[in-house]
Amino acid sequence: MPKLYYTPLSGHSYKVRLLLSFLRVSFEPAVLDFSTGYHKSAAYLQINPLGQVPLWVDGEVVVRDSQAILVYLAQHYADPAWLLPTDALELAKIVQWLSVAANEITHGPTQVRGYWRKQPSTIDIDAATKRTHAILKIINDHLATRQWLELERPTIADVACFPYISLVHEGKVSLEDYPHVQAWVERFKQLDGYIPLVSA
Ligand SMILES: N[C@@H](CCC(=O)N[C@@H](CS)C(=O)NCC(=O)O)C(=O)O
Repeated sequence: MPKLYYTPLSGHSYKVRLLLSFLRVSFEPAVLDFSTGYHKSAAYLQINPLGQVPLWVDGEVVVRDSQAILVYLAQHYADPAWLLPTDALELAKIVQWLSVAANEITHGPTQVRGYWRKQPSTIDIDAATKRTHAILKIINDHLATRQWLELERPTIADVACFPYISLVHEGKVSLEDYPHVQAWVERFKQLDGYIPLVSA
């Protein structure tokens, strides 16, 4: 059975757990506790030299990085609803949001949440808050005329961007001024197979 290494509150890992739930793929949870330092041990660094979660291991297959794992799972399990398109332009449209998740969202919404979750912090909260509002405005404008980020259906673009945007209140940033983002978050939560970050 494939194994997902993750920590329960990791938003990057949450992307993968969401897609696995949408695809109804069974996996063995390998829940790490960062306080033990296992993620920086020689044994773990051998399978993920970056010492991070999430990590997907299925026999000889080892994939690190949440975006890469989403791509792998969408193609490997080939569920038409989440499948990556093969058309060049459609594929590029999805990948541009995977990049936003790895860059603008990670340097904004992920950082503001990280700042308030772990004190003291070296994160420049004012700069991270500014970056958060900048990307929220871009996504809000984009969603003003559409229900989903691309292709008029939920795809891994939405899955990649959802976690840290839906958790942005934990970084003391409100979605109040971003009604289209708010509506998208609520729409996403209605998807069949949706799971919250932490189960009740
Ligand atoms: N680009 C990676 C980032 C993963 C990442 O930063 N994971 C955090 C947990 S949310 C982590 O493992 N931090 C431990 C570390 O970097 O030492 C991805 O998208 O998966």
